[in-house]
This record gives sequence, structure tokens and C-alpha cells, in this order.
Amino acid sequence: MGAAQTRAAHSYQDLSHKTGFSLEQIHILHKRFKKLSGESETISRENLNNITALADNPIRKQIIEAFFDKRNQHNGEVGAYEEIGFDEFLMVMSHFRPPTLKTSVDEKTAMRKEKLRFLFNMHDTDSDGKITLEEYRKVVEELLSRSGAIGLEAARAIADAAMLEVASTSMPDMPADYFYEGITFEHFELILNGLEMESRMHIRFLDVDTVTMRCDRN
Ligand SMILES: [Ca+2]
Repeated sequence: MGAAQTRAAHSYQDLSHKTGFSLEQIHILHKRFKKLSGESETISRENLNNITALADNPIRKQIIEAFFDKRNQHNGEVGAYEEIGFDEFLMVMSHFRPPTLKTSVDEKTAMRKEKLRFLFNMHDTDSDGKITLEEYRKVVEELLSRSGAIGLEAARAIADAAMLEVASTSMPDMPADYFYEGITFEHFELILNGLEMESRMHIRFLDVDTVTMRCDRN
């Protein structure tokens, strides 16, 4: 094995430890990454914009932004990257990894929390730790008005009603004149409590079906 290959094997090990993907899966994902980037070291939003399988996805914009969101790297940074390298790409992909039969209860809990945090970050676009009505409206508007079946006003009304519902559910004793600033992560967890989403959250747009990626560290 040459020096370069040894180095690659080393960093694959590190990445495997960090993301939970097996070496083989990392190898496959690295190939996809290179294809996406056009053999370059980094990928840009434009590279992801060109993915045809994503073209009709109603939350395409949010998915693409999630790849460049520094919060999804779990290193305490906020903001957005201009371009990302393979390490960052893999870290984002790891949020879509389903649990396996070998995953312990504690690991499952941690995975669920990371996935929820990922979804939360997708909606909390200004990184202030709250999904405000304004931010929530944007998502609902995009989801509903894209089809053309529902107007902007109606989409807004639906978002507002849903938000009010969330507010009263998470704060049952809320006074009538209380200004609900937005959904915190704790509220978000409560709202999605009981919803089995660990194995449902997956992506297929990279010719990689994460559902079949039942990975173990060994
Ligand atoms: Ca926010």
C-alpha cells in the first residue's frame, strides 16, 4: 500500500468512527461525492442544484442548505459554508443513517436526537434556536403553494393555525396575551414525541438509498 493509500485508509477510519458509516459505505459515498463535484475537492450549491432527482422535491432548497449549514457538523459553529469537502458531506449524510439491530437503546436515543436537531435546524433558518411563525410560514408556503392547488393566503392561514396549535400544546397555561416567540428545540422534541422517524428519514437522491445502508461500526 502506498503512502497516499495509507493516508486515505486512516482518514476513512476516522470518518467511520465519527459518522458510523462502514468503510465500504464511505468508499461508495466518496465515489458519489466525486461524481457530484466533478472530481473536485469540494461541492457547491450549484452542484447539488443540478441533481435531477431533487428537482421536484418540495423542500429541495432546505435540503441543499442543510449540506452547507455549519450546525450540522456538530462543532459548535453556526452559519453557512460556501462549499463543503467530503468530510462535511459525510457528516450531513450520517443524519440519514437508520438504526440497525445492533444499535443499542442509548445509541438510538442519541441518533433520534441528532435527526430531530437536523430537522429543527432546517426550519430555524437564522440559527437563533427558535422556529418563529415567520420561518414556519415559509416552509408551509413552499410546501403547499408549489403544487399551485393552494394560494399563498390559504397557506399562511394553515401555518398560523398550526403554529397556534403548537403554542397551546407546548404551553397549556399560556396567558391569552402571551407572545409566543417560536418553537424551541425542546418544544419540537415534544411535538414529535412518539413519531417513529428514525428509519423513515432517508434520502434517495444521490443514487444512494440510505434505507439499505444499515451500517454498523464493525
Ligand atoms: Ca429562528
